[in-house]
Amino acid sequence: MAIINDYVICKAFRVILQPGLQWIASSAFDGKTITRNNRMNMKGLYLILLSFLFGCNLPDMQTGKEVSYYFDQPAQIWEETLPLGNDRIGMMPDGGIERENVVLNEISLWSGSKQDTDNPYAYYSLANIRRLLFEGRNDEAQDLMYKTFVCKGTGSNLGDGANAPYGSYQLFGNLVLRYTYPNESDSIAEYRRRLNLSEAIASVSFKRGNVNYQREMFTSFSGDLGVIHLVADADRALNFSLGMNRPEHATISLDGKDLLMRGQLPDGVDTLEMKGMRFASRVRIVLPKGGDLTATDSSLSVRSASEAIILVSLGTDYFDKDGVGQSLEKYLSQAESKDFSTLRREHTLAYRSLFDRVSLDLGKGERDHLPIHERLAAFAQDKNDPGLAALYFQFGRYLLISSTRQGLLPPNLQGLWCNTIHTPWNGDYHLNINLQMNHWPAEVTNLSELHLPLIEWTKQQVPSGERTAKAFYNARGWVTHILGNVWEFTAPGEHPSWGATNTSAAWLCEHLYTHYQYTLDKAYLRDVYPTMKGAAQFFVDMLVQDPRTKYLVTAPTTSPENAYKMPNGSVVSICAGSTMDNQILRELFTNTIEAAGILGVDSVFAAELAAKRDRLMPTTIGKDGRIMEWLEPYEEVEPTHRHVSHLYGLYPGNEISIEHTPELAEAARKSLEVRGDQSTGWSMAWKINFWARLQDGDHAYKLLGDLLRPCVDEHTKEVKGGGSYPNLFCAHPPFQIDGNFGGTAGIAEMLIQSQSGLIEFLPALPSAWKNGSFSGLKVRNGGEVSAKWTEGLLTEARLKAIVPGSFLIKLPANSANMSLKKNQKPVSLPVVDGKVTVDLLQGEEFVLQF
Ligand code: FUC
Repeated sequence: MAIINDYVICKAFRVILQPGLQWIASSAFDGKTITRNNRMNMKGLYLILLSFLFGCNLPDMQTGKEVSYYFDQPAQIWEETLPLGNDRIGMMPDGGIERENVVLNEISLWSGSKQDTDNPYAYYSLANIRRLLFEGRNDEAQDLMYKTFVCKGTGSNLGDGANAPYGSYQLFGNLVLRYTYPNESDSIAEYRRRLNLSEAIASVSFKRGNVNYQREMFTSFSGDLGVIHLVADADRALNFSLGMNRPEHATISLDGKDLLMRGQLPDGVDTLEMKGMRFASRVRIVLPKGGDLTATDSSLSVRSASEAIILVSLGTDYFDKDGVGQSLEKYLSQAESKDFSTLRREHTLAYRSLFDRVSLDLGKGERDHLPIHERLAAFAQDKNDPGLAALYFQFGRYLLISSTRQGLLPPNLQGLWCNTIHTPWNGDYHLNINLQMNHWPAEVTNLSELHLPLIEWTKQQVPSGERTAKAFYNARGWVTHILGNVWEFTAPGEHPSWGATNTSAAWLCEHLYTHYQYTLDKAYLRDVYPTMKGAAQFFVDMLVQDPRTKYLVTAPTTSPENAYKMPNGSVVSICAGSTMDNQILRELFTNTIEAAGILGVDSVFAAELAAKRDRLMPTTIGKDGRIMEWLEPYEEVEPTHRHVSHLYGLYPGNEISIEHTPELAEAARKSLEVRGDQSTGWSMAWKINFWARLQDGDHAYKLLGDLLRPCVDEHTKEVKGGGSYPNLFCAHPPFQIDGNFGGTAGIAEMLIQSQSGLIEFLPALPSAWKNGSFSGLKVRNGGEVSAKWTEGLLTEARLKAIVPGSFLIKLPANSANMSLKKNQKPVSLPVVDGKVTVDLLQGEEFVLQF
């Protein structure tokens, strides 16, 4: 009810204020008609009104709905807590009534340190490994490789790198709040624990006796610190103590009124002293309406208050040596000078500048009001809840906005959130799908700038990748394998069955070029071109002719992380060439050639790439009608393996399509059918995208249902199989965020596609999403698109040019009586082959109605 009231009030204000606001904005920022001083005042007025409009607890601008989910009880496991993040700082409160635990994270908190991991002897065995592969003695090649062609040192320490040089992304610590109540025997009523995605705020509210308690928490996008606001609606009814802890390597102390936690992690080399990354946190409590604040050496206590603001500042010295010193104090004092509503408003305003760019309405269901765990359970039985997919989609955008920011790091295997020292797989940057999948929604869901931390991270790997290229392959350019961390690890992993993948840099370069395709920003392309060129150059040197087939192949390599049976019965992973490698390399070479052409450079190199590209084995259909995963018709050991690497060319690549390569598309469909649907979380997310590209909306939706399958037993809390945790985190299991991002991208892929230069609205609409609309999605070549549909048929499509250019649009089947408008004026355009082309200047809009 409160939401509706807020909404109605704010909507009314909008209607009244918006026209005035527009006038003020044009005067303030255009400023031809007024003096400089007046313009400054106008600017101030504009910003105040704007922040008021955004600041009033307002739901989604386009749909009028608050995007949120809730629980009706405190969390019992971490995967029921609510993830908050401002890209750098993460908090996950469990909403406990007597004791509340808030897990703290910081995106750069890694143990380990920079090392030389290039094995100087590896290269000497390369020729022998290749010879054995070309003689068909793959098992022997693999044995030799296991002994010689691995990184120096312990690599990822088999996924337990916390105390090894490789390091691990780790829990920052816990903030523990212990609440006491005027009358402990009073019962609890009306408990709600909500994550509001529209505002990036977690809240808890309940009634104990006659007192209403309200908690709000956020990780501020404007102030770069954590904010917790506690309110009781009766005098002196708010009493609590606050402490901090961490399982190891931290000390707690008091500094004036602030509680401090300081520590240093192992660098993985010195086992006795901690010589790695430093970290620190400073917590301050403000009591705006009075109360008693006292402190011990390790805790702060508040008695007889009715309102408290807890400010949580934390940092590491990874980016900034001062990150553990003065900066912490600076964030606190800046925040302390503002009241809570200002802190909240500024935070929401900053967050919404990203979140509000896209709306998605897939229709109302009867389950919108259910607690999220009940909603997931109901969905597992009956898929008639279209709003759940829209929520999941926006949750993915929320997670991306919350876990990465320009100038910081890309989201790791768990985004920003972990609750242990030994994070699964070190919470690192796995590069044979996972880190890339984290960024699949970035462009299409209008969060293009959130692609940049990955792109910067990729560029940072180049010097180390060049050393690795030289040491292992005696090649120019740069290479990286499956493992990535914050210490520029680029060598092969310690176990070649998974560690030998060497097309990761090439795959990362697909992201570099995709960002260009969406933005057409030439200055950006000039900046990333050397990184693409270096990745391509590596393969110019590393590709070798297979004497049997005469094709150029990557060798040694794998098809991640699958194995096959040799005729002699041996189970082997290592091979010469794999379909995925070929698809990625064709794409890398094509993109690099295209980029060189756009920039007018390197024509000789481009010709060399084109010649090499022609000598790669094309994607081939095997006797069984499926796409061959390896270059030879090996029998796979695990036909339902989670990696579907040989369909890279279907998604995220673009060499297999229904329109241009129908036979390959059919073979891809067969491959998917044999692979099966059920798998780990991210694998199912990938398959949503595959089926969307095959334009089978119902199968994509079926996979979305599998991805949303509740994986935690309600009573025992035991976790079984891939799916979703109660808080919508994706379950590999364990929690891996790639599935969330892959699922979000998959939903977008069902609604809009532009990979072949053709814009197609609703290419894979499932029958479950009969009526709906979206706005603000992005297409390649710099367009922003919106659509509406009724009974499964597109009724309106809009395209706005963010970059001027020519856009090719595929018309739907029901286009016989369409009307076209450009900048609100009717136009008529020729229809060729069921498509129209429209030329738009920047900001111009084209509308198609059916
Ligand atoms: C890839 C996958 C695993 C896991 C790991 C983090 O190597 O094969 O399933 O997701 O990354």
